[in-house]
Amino acid sequence: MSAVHSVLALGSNLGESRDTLSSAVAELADHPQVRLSAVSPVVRTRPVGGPEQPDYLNLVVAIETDLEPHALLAHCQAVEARHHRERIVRWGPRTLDVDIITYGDLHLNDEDLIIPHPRAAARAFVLQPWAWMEPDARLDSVPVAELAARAEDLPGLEVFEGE
Ligand code: PH2
Ligand code: MG
Ligand code: MG
Repeated sequence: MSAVHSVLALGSNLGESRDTLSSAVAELADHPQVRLSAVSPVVRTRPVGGPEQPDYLNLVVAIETDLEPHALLAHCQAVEARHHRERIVRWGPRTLDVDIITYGDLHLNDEDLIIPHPRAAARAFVLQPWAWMEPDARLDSVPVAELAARAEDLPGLEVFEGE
């Protein structure tokens, strides 16, 4: 099987978020069946949903992988676990979230894994960095840049240059 192009989204709003994201990207790539092909700029974003919580840092990466979707999910969750991710409140603050956004053109609707990510098409914190990373990307045939421009959370997003 030839490798599949997949987009992953990372987010953090607890702890040393910038360092966490850098380590997580390296750890995601540190697998014999994963090759990192692109990394987006880091953005600072207002929390969407959930309780009152700090702003997030978000980025997306593109990989080429031979892992099957559930094996890729397990790899993403192992990287989350290394950063002491705890699942307490839905959409609550977290040290690290790693979500599979797309996996080739696959559409999957399993109990534990839905691909494309069911909310990605409406979230600027995924779409805008993705559009900057891959200007011609499409999600279910709609240009990602177009989806980003329409997303309600776009006004709260800024490029993070460090603080
Ligand atoms: N992740 C969520 C819920 N809300 N908001 C922002 N800005 N960034 C996120 O990564 C995020 C969120 C659930 O995973
Ligand atoms: Mg998420
Ligand atoms: Mg998640």
